[in-house]
Amino acid sequence: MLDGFTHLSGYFAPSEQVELIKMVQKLVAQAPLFRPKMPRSGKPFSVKMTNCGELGWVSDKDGGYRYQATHPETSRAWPRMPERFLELWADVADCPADPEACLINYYAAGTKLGSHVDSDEAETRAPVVSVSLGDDAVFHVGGLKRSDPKTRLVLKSGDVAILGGESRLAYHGIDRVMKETSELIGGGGRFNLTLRRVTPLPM
Ligand code: MD3
Ligand code: FE
Repeated sequence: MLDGFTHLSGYFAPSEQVELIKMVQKLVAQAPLFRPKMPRSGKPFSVKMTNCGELGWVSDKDGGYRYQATHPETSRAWPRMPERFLELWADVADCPADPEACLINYYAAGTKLGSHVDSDEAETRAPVVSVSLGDDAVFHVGGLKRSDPKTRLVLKSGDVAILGGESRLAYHGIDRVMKETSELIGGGGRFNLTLRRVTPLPM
């Protein structure tokens, strides 16, 4: 496994997961889930997304992958990041500045996210902190090259993963989401939150 990858199994207790999913549903009511499109081809992602925080990740045919301050469909500013997300970051990120973006991914059962590197952030010294909620997901993380060997693990509701150091620029993805493995989300599926620094750290 690459240096800088930490998996905190069961970081959030079941009662805290309920609070978090309520926060996520409230955020989604303010900033509806949208389906990003691949640059150039315009092919839709199977994962739906939204964001909170000062900046949010979006992608469409003409503009490609980018961070922006507004929702691509409503043009409204993203909702504020809940205090609990900032507390998590302060607890685990070992970073001198707050996160600027929280990407919220929603996976219906059977959805996957192909292997990719997160490199749209100007600041990669800061880690990415991920929170899994809802159904179990099979996650893979490899190395700096697409062809490097991959490690697979199951991310469960309440788990936190920290992608720092060398692992920050590793290939990773979600192979599948396992149906009916959690009762947290009405209607099933999985939410993943990723807290990120986007602009250069003041250091
Ligand atoms: C490893 N999300 O949003 S979270 C993404 O479960 C993303 O929704 C997946 O990949 C999800 O970009 C995986 C764990 C994760 C997040 C960022 C990483 C793993 C990472 C960055 C570098 C290496
Ligand atoms: Fe990613």
